[in-house]
Amino acid sequence: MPTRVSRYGHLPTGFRFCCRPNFLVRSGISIYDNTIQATLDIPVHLLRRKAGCKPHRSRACRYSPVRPCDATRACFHRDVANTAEPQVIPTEPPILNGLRDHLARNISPTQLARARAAFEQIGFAKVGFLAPSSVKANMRSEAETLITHHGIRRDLTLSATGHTARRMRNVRRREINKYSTAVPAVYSCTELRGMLGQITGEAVLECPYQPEQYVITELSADGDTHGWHWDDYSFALVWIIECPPLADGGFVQCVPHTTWNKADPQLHRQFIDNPIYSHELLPGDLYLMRTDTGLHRVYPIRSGRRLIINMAYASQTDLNKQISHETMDTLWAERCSPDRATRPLSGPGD
Ligand SMILES: O=C(O)CCC(=O)C(=O)O
Repeated sequence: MPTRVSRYGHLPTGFRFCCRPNFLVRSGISIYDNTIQATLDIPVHLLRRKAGCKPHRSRACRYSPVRPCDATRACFHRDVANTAEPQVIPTEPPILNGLRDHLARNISPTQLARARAAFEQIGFAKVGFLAPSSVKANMRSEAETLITHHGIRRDLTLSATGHTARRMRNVRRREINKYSTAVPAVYSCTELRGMLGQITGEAVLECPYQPEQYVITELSADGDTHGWHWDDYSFALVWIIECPPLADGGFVQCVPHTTWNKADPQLHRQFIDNPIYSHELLPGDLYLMRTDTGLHRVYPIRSGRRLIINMAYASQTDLNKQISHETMDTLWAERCSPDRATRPLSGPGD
């Protein structure tokens, strides 16, 4: 994304100064915002030192660029104007280095083979080995901040999944993308998707329908649950941030190799005709699940708290299918508008 200085004495189009991390940034967006693609190789503190001005500390906020003083601005123009094509350095959130390094060095063929066998057999594999503890800690801290500031309470049932309940708080993809660095970066990490592809045995692709790409979900009240459902896309990678002890619920149940008929989901028929697998989960676990052909739910909690990040991925087949998104659109609506009001929990259908 090369850039040119248009007129001496003016900032180049689309650029302004930012206190943190002291680089000139494009479009006035901090490089901590994942929408930014590159920074110019001009640390602002050097320009300020050259210009003999004090650092601007008044609004040292990552989202609030400050205006430079005239001396700094002039200094900047002198330096940049003399460079026909300023060098553009791609920037990436630091979390990616840790993840990539781990994926390159620490994954054993045995771990992958075990996960692949489980995934093939029951559409579910624990894959906590794919991320180091530093990455998990970073994801946890962003998820906690996001759920605190942007969580929306949902309390509804969805007819397309047999009127099963959604009782939870969520942060949608839109807010995650706006306020998080780690989650969008990890979601799009090519090396991670490559590793997931070795487990699924097929390409794992970014979900083409953006609102479904990632979501944060918190269960915190007695009876909170993500009731039985299938997903529109093939795969989910779920990061368990917090989970109550088994006795209090919050474990995942799956009925693999089933088909979602949105007009008539027949959940009871699925339960009678197929085995239900239940999986205990602990904080720090990650699991990979086949979600388009795996009916699944989170068992209602009766106390404690469960916090997860769910990343949805598509298969090549998904990209060639006509997928309607009304279930997710209802669930992630601006305001929670149920297609049926919730009723008391009543057994395996919830
Ligand atoms: O919370 C979980 O473990 C599963 C989440 C899930 O099924 C979903 O978000 O579709």
